[in-house]
Amino acid sequence: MARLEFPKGFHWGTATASYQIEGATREDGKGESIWDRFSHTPGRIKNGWTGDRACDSYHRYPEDIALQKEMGLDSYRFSIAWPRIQPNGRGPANQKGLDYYRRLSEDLLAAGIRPFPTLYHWDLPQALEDAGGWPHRDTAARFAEYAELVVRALGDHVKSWMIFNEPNIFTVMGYLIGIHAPGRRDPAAFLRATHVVNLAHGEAFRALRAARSDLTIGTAFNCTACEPASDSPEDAEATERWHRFVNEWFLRPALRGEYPAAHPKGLPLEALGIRDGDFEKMRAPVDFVGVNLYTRTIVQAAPGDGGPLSLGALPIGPVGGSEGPRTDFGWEVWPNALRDILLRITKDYDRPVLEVTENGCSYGDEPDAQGVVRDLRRIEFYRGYLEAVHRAIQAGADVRGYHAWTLLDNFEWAEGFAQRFGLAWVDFDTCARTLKESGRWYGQVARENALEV
Ligand code: IFM
Repeated sequence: MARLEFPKGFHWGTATASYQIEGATREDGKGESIWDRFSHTPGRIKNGWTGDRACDSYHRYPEDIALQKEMGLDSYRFSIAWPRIQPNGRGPANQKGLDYYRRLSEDLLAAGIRPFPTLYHWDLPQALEDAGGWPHRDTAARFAEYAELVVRALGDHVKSWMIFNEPNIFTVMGYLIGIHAPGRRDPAAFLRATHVVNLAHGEAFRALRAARSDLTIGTAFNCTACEPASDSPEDAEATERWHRFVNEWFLRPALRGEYPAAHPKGLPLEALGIRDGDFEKMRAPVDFVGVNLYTRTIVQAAPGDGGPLSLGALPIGPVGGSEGPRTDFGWEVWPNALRDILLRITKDYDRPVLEVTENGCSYGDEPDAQGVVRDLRRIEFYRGYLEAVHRAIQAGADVRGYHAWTLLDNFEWAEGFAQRFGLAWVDFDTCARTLKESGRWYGQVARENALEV
């Protein structure tokens, strides 16, 4: 047994998202989001589930804070639902929406926990989607206005912020593949959406800085460690292009004001809708890079000439490779992926401050006759990935915190309630929460700031 100590002041936390836990979708003046509309559209979500109630955290957030206290955590990543603040995505703030997040963040601070909100974790006001959504350039300006409203109201006591959660995922799933809200399958709209999101990121970043100079600002990027399917030079090149597309399409515009060279035939300027001055507008020299990572991706070269928009690269098979064990969601457990991506970003971007903003696993273990959830596979998952974080730190990565996805079993998007990622079990009939064995174990790691391997 070895004991791995983490740096002094390292943050230990959990991450959640508004639509996945809050419920109360029509309360206190909240407007409709694209996820309200999508989940109420027949055939979109497994079993016709919706987030109408989810974990009822809008009312039960004191229980959520109590769970975090019980575990001894000191950072809570949650997200702000844009339609609670601006029901139609524009105009003055809905005071009741702001009040909810003020209560939540003040109670967190009183419990010794850093409030660590994300401004956008996918619940776009439906009115803005009706006006064109993320492919529509005006949405960037709307988003910057919303971001400013929120930090002007809460930035007196909430000092650390994330702008977006997983821009690659919400543009790919929402506009290209269509299995997430708003459910569009339109490659042209998808490409434009990625550019508008990059513009929105830059504009929101500047709006936050201008509103308050003392904030720490980042974004949570979805990441994966890309590995070639074979030793061939073609697969190696394809793997690099896939890395640029998944890991850098939003990171590089923010930190360097340019797009990564992901397309073999060059940047599709016109398809992206790029105008003069846009590269400067995308720049957002964030204070930290948030890394969300679950597994690796095996990549091979795509056959044939896929046209000007093609990446010439294809990820193989299910999520991850085929050597490691799989979670109940089918994702490969591959801890080295987290070490690799933390070190790659460290090397390529001059050692930025990093936070692991999401990492976790879905296992369906249920309470036994004593009411105990003995989710030992989840403990082994976290042990492996936390060891990988520790190795990255030893090798030079400046990682300041780790957030387990997630505090509570919750609404897992198109899967509804079928995937349980929580450190706490939720009975979706009563919304009662029970800390799982993994939650107890994670709490001990956090309190000791050290991991036994
Ligand atoms: O539940 C999601 C979360 O909203 C974004 N990152 C991945 C998680 C698991 O799929």
